Amino acid sequence: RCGGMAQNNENDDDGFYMRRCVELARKAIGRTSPNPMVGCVIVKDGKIVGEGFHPKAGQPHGEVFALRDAGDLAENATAYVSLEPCNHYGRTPPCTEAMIKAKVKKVVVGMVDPNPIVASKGLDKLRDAGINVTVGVEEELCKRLNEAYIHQMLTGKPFLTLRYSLSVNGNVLDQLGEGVTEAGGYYSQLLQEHDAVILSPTLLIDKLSIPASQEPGAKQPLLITIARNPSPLTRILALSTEETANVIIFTDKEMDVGDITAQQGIETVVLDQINLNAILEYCKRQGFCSVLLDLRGSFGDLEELLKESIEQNLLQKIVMEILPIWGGSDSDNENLQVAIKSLDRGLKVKNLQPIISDKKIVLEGYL
Ligand code: AOF
Ligand code: ZN
Repeated sequence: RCGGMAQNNENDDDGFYMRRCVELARKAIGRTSPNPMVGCVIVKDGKIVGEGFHPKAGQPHGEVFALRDAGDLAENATAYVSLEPCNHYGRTPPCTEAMIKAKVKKVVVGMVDPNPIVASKGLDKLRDAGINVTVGVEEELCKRLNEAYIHQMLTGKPFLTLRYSLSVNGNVLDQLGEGVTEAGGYYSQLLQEHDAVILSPTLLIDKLSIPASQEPGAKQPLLITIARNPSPLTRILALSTEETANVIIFTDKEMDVGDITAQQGIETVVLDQINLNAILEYCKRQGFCSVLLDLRGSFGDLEELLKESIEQNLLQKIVMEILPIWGGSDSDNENLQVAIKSLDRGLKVKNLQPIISDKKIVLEGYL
């Protein structure tokens, strides 16, 4: 960045520092639920003197790390935060107090915190203390960063994303395409972002690639599947979590699974009725903000979940991947294909965004 710009264009600078906040916040991607991802930078005389982000629920907030990093330099500095600083005692003390104590002069905020116990009270508190407050810098970016958290706060339900892939000749595919485990690859990034992924039991049993990122220390997604009879259940229980990450199996019958479950990070949950609402309700109680429904493998329950998601308006986002493959015409995915095609609700997909590479075209859109 050109340092000479600092005095000339304050708004550009605000945008620059806020984008840095978002970049910092994303370091904790997929790890903060039920909390949001938050990044903070402290700027003094046109220089960043402190940076921080919220690593995990229960740990200090982004502002606290940034203020610690800045030390005495925070006095009379400007703090940039991607989310309104909190003003309540939760698992951690209020960030507004930390800001006031550190004597920052100005606070620039990306977006108001939709959490009803915060909801502009943090901004009021800062203003009452004589701090200059600006809100709404790079607001769209900040909202997108925490779309799942915001949805969960406003509706009480996890943010649900549907993912599937198509061949160029329009068939539903099981494949994920090339380079899926590459660090930063699209699919592994999706897995990093989500608190849980719902998929067919076959994918688990055949270890049909639930590839986490190859990035060192990458988060393993929590996998959710459904088993209505003992056969898939026992086969899943026989897997070791070294191979599969943590698994939750929903089942509607009490089945004796012995001690094996606790040891292996594979948990069985008995539901009165297995349906999407019940699964999302469970996810919410676990503090999950985001759930990915991954359509791969012909599996009756998956088709049911898909139907429910559309018919009961439980879906927020669609991710469609087009792979450079002419094929997929075998009967493997016929039921899934029929289910996708027959669900005609005349829905509009908004804010369509293409991501194009030579390995695939991804379309993201919102309902
Ligand atoms: C911030 N900075 O980095 C985060 C905030 O239980 P606690 O103390 O962690 O509080 C959780 C709530 O605080 C969460 O629901 C959200 O409203 C806010 N999160 N606020 O100023 C942060 N993570
Ligand atoms: Zn806070």
